[in-house]
Amino acid sequence: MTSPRASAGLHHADMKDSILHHLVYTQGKDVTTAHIYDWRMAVSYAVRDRIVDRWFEATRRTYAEKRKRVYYLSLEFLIGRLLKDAVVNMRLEEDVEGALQRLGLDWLEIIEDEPDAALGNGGLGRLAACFMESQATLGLPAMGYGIRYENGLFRQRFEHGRQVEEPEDWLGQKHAWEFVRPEVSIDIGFGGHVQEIGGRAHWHPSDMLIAMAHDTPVIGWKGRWGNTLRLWEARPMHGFDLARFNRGDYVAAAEPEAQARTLSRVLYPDDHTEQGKELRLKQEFFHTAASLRDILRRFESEYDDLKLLPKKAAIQINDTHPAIAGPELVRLLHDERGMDFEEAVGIARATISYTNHTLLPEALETWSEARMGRLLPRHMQLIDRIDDLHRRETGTGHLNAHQDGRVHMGTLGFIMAHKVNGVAALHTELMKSTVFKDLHEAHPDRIVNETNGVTPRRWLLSCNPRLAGLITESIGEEWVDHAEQLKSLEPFVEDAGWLEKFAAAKRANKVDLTRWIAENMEISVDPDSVFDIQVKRIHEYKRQHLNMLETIAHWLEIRDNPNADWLPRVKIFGGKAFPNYTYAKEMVRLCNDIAHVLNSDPLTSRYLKVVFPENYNVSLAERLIPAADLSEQISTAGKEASGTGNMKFSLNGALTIGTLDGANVEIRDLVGAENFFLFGMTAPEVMERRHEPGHSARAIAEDPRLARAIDTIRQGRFSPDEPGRYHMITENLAHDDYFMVCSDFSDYWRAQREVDAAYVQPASWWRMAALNTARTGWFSSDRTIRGYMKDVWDTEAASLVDVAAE
Ligand code: 26Q
Repeated sequence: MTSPRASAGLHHADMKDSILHHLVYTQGKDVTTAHIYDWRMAVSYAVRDRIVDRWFEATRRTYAEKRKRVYYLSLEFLIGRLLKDAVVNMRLEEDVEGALQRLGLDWLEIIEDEPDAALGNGGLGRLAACFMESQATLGLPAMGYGIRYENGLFRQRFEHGRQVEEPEDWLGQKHAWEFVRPEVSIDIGFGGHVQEIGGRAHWHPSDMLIAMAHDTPVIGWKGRWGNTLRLWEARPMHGFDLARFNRGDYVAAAEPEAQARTLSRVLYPDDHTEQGKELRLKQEFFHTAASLRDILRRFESEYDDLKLLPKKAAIQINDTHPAIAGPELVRLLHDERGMDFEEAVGIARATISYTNHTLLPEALETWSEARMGRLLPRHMQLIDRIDDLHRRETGTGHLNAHQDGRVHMGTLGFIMAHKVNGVAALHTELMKSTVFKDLHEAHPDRIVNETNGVTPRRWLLSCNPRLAGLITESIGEEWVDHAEQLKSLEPFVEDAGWLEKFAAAKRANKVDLTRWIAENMEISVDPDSVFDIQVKRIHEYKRQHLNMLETIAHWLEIRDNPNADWLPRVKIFGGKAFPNYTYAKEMVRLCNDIAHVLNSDPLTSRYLKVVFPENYNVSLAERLIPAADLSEQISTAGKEASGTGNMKFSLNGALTIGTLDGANVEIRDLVGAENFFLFGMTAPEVMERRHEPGHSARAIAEDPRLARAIDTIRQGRFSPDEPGRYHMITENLAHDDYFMVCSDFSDYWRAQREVDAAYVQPASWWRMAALNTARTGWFSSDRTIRGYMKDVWDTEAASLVDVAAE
């Protein structure tokens, strides 16, 4: 441990000495035996030392100023790597790079050694991570609560084109950024029965386990504020059973421990398909109960009037996954602290708010009454009382959370929140008119919109230093935490010399990616081709297969006329399929099969390549997005709640080809219709077309390119050893096509050819690209957080720590 005296002047100390100190005294290695891992840990500790004082200061201020705190409850935090983020936000790049140079080490190699913390599936988890960073940048007292999954999202490999899942062992090495807090250990109960004594309910759980806290500091831009991400680890109440062990019953002796630990073992690799698994419900309650107890403990250490809770705490639940928070908070206030039931509901509601991230019916969480009653008997009773009260309040009987033998978590989230928000304008309107229509009519002020955002620190400054450098050189550095200022780039787009610099930055990023593809995939691509990228979870509604069909059609067209002057393209795909989602897995395999055939076609491969790297994750996104020319955002209109990748691409100067879905609508409004390749049906058109029988057959009959592309798959051109391999996909497209791939194909093709025409006019292409960067500063998650602060949380930021005065 560093003494307080030594740490006061720590950030002035020489970085090299700090690194060497930690290498020897924390890692227990000397320079001759150190591996890259040891060096990375030493660098991380040296950087972490410089964060800790700022972090403490932020906490001290929050207490001293009696600030309201925001609690972000999320089953997922997709934070990725942390070292570079910390170094960038602490502005330590020069110090660290200089020190490493003197030590003969390569900074890039050290960055790359860190495993991604993949404690999330996709958009929702990454949003939580961006929000944590923005809250710290804004100086908003906030805390994230999640689960410390031992295995995050699975690692994806391809075996003969098929997705194979492997456990991701991110904690296999010590995690440099967390502080274990054994003193913050909370008992969590499950099962058992409820006893009524003197009109008061007592829950006697049959199983208990412990939630133990692990804290990770989250430091904002320039290190002026730091918040905490607190992750819960499940531990057994009673450790190892020594008596049993001594009797020779070795397996049984370890059993309770194994049972308890299972709870925080894995992240459900689920993305939009409800599972209904008992362990998942246990995880949800474990997470929520531990977080609420921690929140109340902190509140009660500062205040003695529970009525003040909504004034001093705002609890945001990230989708319905922590929606049991409503009844649990009522239980803590009413059963455990004796508050009147209706008052407890009122306080809980005024404290909690709920974000909805999807309208897909199959993704809306429900739990069977039997399962919930068994696992959470008291909560089941409280849900019925909450329903009763709500019925009396609204005078209607059909808006119940508990219906048809199931508990509907969306309804529960809604009726136990004072605000419910959607994540993009269109999505919020669809919430009002479809899934939450009746609830919205009963509570017309409850639904609000908070369009998603992404942090410009990670998603521009850090991942795209060339472009960020040009921006700072042009308009100064303030854009980093006032991203609207990117607008000041607009005049520069009329300057041909400046546009050339913009294009050069993008091209250099493409060259980097070209090298990475060559080294990692043994595919050679031409950096002067259009880099056309679709990266996101693999799902029918996201329509990677629409992109594949267009790729096939384009390939066939090139083959028909291989001597024409085709504009070269590289189609890059990335994403994981849910392991039990057969259709999505077939899409993965088809994409790999297409890549195999096209990349080895001597007639066409100069003009068209398909690249599908394994294991798409945050770090790969940071590599791909800066190199993109074209961003594929092609979901069926009405299905993608918002998207956040779409924002990252535009911000990094890619043009979007997209439908009027999610935040694409707002992106197009901001960048201008002339700087966006729009295609496809609108959400109302999709709803109407669904009622027309045979819509897909008709679309196929009307577009020979589409017909030919589907036939080519059907004939086994991409699976010659098994021609029927993609039967499931081709039959679905021809006869059902719920997601309107066929109906949108022709217009998508047209838009793609517009892309071709635009790309061969470099001056105007780069002008459009630069306008995308200049006009998408609004998508900073700083703006989103400010929106929540005003509309949902009713909070203000604290005064930032004055770094210069330290
Ligand atoms: C549900 C039940 C059981 C197990 C897992 C789940 C589960 C887990 C994760 C259900 C859904 C998710 C993830 C949803 C998600 O990422 N939604 C995305 O959220 C983004 C941020 O708001 C949006 O931009 C995307 O449009 C939306 O798809």
